[in-house]
Amino acid sequence: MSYRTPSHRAAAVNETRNALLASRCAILTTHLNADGDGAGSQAAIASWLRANGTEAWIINPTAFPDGLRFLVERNEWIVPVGSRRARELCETADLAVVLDTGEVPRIGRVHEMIRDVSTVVIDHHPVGDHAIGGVSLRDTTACATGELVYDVILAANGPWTDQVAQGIYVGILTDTGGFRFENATAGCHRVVAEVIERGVEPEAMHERIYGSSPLRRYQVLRFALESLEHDSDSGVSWMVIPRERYEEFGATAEDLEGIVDIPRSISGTEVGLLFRSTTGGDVKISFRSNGLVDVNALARRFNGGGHVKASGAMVPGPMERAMGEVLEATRAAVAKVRVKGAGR
Ligand SMILES: [Mn+2]
Repeated sequence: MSYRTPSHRAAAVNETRNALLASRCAILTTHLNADGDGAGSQAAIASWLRANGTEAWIINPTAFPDGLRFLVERNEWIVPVGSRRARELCETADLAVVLDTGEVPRIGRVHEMIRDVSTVVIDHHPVGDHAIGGVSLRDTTACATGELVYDVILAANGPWTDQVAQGIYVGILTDTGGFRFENATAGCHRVVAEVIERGVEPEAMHERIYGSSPLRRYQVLRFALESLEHDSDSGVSWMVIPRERYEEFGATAEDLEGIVDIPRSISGTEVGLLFRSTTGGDVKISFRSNGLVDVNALARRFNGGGHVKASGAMVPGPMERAMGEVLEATRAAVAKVRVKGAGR
């Protein structure tokens, strides 16, 4: 069996393809602190649009991750959000493509810049309260935004550049936790097989994504591990990283990717949390669930969101207060589903 775009999304795929192909100059953006899926989808769409003769520019609300720059065919296509060039491009663009989120607050200051531009959203997150309008290809059954990007480029019959194939591969690789999560379905693996046939070298991609960590990641991790707590009664585990610690080593949000999987992976854990204080004094929380608790709903109570098993939120400091509130809500959320489960 080869991959076929699921029929329930075919109409949205075609509409999205048409909107993209009609553009002469497009701005591509994604959520704050772009991950492999956001950045990979941007890299793929940029390469494909450029191969079709459309100008495509990447303008993100936060800096494009250094470790993912290799995905973008030309470095000049990435334009810093605060630059005059970014403002000028947003004025001349005829299309804004929002990838891997569909929520206004998640694209930060870029929202203001693309306000008057027609918009296409390509995303696999649940729709929240601040949905971005325009043409929309949203499907929570897609394993990654990269899968939806594959659908669009398939519907256009390519062209398949190396960067198209690699961007899609890295999006799926990272959003499935290296093909481990529930979303790593047969369909997802079919897309992956097809991008490998179109030139992706899996070992090289894994090396770039998982085998090239800067030392500072582990220097911060050493301190984070000392804060590791596991509450066996409530099934909640967590770690804390104070701002001073990662600033000391020059670590960025990008360097801390995936660290929350450590508390989540402790036996007896339903929800793993990572608390990190930020420069502004707020506390960033990453939530990871082993499936029982909907951490998207949990994070939304703190004005955040994401997926059922992986989400994030930002709450006001100080750390002690933020931890107290979030841990209490998390324990209650676990207790609630456990009671429900016991009653079955
Ligand atoms: Mn994603």
